[in-house]
Amino acid sequence: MPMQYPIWICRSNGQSKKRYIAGAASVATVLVALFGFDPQAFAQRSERTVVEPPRANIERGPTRLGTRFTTLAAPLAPAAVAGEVFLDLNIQYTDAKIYNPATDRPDSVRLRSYRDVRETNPPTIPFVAPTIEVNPGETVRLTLHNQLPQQDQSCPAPDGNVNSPHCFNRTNLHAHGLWVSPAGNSDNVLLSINPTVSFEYEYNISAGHPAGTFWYHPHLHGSTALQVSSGMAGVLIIRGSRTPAPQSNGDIACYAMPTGRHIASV
Ligand SMILES: [Cu+2]
Repeated sequence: MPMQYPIWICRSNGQSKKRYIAGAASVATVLVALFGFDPQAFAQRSERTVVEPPRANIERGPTRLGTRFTTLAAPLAPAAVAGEVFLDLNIQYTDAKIYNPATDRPDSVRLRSYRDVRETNPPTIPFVAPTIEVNPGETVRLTLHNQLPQQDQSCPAPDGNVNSPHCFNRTNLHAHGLWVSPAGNSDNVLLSINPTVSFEYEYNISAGHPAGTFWYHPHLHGSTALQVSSGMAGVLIIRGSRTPAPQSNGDIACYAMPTGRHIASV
């Protein structure tokens, strides 16, 4: 007797009914016929499903008040102040596989990647950078550790032109869309973080910074395109909590409340 497979038929009133059909072939036939769903094709596609990038592990420093009370006799290091957040990203080679639709099989690749120093498990798909989530009013201290090799055949630019692809192991960091200083150790795209160098960026997110989904990526002429196309780009979310008022905009998250209670229409 062929094996019985349970299926649930959904009705428009939200209830479902359990039925049985026989045989694996029948399951596939019914699914394809009813829903255009091909389990085999689905299995192949699911192997290549893009998963959400990992969340960056962020440490939030103690407040200055807390530090003062708890470490009076100790040196005040690290100099954590209220609203400081810390994260560290290595820039390194990542060896993994990427599906090649031309050959229908995975290719082995070695790409340059941002990798969270505090990651406990390697991400399922290690190429796309971790998602960073911070709040208005916080000072983000993001340290890049360039661990790419100093030996670099792509250096210098063959024609001396800064915009020609060259020096692929050099990098820097740009927080795209943030309302922060473009100078010094903030969002300064003129810096070059060379192999073996670690550098701490400081982004002062103002208390009134709009909420939004931004992104970060390298911005050094000559190596930006190659690094970004390798996956060196990540989402940078500023969470907001400003409610809209007659004289000022609010943050989008406050327009549609999770409870379904809308305080304004968008
Ligand atoms: Cu950009």
